[in-house]
Amino acid sequence: MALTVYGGAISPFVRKVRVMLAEKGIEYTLEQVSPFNPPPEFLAISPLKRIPVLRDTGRPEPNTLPDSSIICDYIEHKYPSPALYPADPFERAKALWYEEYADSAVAQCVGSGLFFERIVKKMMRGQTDEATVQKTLTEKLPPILDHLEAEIDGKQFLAGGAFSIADISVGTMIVNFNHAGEQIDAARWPKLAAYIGRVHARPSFKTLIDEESPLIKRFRAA
Ligand SMILES: N[C@@H](CCC(=O)N[C@@H](CS)C(=O)NCC(=O)O)C(=O)O
Repeated sequence: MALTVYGGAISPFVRKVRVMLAEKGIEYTLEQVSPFNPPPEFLAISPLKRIPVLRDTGRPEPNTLPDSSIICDYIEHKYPSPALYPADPFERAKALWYEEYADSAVAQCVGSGLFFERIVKKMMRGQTDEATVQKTLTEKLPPILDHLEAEIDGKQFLAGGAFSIADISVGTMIVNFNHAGEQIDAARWPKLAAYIGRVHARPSFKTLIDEESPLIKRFRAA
């Protein structure tokens, strides 16, 4: 297998790359690496000490790329079909904006404010900071969900009229929101809840969600 993804399955950024590969039907190996305790050789291929990193052994060394956005862009160009970036220049740019919004604002809120507190800290035998969780749920998250509700509006997908990197990027962050024990309130955000249901029902997402859930449930119950 030419491609190896380095990282932990529960990382939203690692999942983003895995969903992309699954949508394109590309086989790869997942090599588990924790960003909190990485082996020394990992630091050589991930200068920011972050997961994921992709290795393409079909190329001469050095053959690694860090960062989910860079990796997804590489995969799209190397395996163009099915296209996961809109062809129209404006819609493509919109899709990249949604990717950026998910990777920054949504990740900061759902990742650091919720998933890290409720799940990762338990994995590291730490204590959840309930004040941080409550502030995230009541103050920080609602404006983000309001924004996404308005953006999805009556559309099936966020950009370009087809499933794209925009939906992968937002969808993967919401998997971590769900893993942390939360659901999007369909009474308050009906369009977003239905959209996320559609995205997470795709085999690319569903396979990974089903694979990750038993481990997550163990820590949520702990
Ligand atoms: N911009 C990066 C973000 C990746 C990222 O933050 N990964 C987290 C895990 S979810 C990580 O490795 N954190 C360890 C650290 O920042 O030291 C990407 O898109 O790949």
